[in-house]
Amino acid sequence: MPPILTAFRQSPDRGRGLARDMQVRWALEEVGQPYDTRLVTFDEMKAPAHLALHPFGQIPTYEDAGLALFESGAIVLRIAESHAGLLPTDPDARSRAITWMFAAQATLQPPIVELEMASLVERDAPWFEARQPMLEQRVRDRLGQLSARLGEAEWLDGDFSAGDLMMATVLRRPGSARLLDAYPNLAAYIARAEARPAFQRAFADQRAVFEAAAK
Ligand code: GTB
Repeated sequence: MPPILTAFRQSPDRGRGLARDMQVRWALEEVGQPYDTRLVTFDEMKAPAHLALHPFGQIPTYEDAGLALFESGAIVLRIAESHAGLLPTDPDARSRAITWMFAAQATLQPPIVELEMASLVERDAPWFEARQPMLEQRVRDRLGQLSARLGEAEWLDGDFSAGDLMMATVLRRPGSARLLDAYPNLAAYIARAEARPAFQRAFADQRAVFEAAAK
């Protein structure tokens, strides 16, 4: 039986590939692992059957044989560890690639999400305008540091890895995407990642879900 991934039945991102099933789809495509998708509504995500898989009632979840996982980073790591193609075989290089996965989620993503959330939920708050420069500067600081490290390299550490997959995923978020003009090497890095055939297939598959729901 192929692994089963859960995704939104009607994604609020309107098919832009921003929900976190996208990185799992992309990883599965990179390693050539077929999978099935179980689409869930918001109500189904909060019902006992889904909560047994995901304690926080979210997507994505991933079921493979007897194993059930949640957290997109952990799922991508599992896929990368159990298939060739997303992690180097050399142990030190492998640890460095995994470090970039953590850096994407633990260091880059928080300020980017905070900036996005402020625009979504605090726009009418009296402090909204005053906080924006500080929130934007936090994102710029991280983008500048990442840009300096990447330099003119194609990927973060040698060949494309799960670290690049997770980093490009975070950089595609609207909170960073609109600040990327100042970092042409990061914009080119994302474009290279998005041009990968595996990304294109994953994007088309999640887009098809949105289009089917919109009919
Ligand atoms: N840390 C977890 C992981 O990486 O797997 C976070 C999972 C998560 O945030 N899941 C979201 C979810 O299930 C969907 S991806 N939310 C429903 C809920 O909590 O009730 C986050 C997301 C949602 C919407 C957009 N969008 O509209 O653009 C983008 C990203």
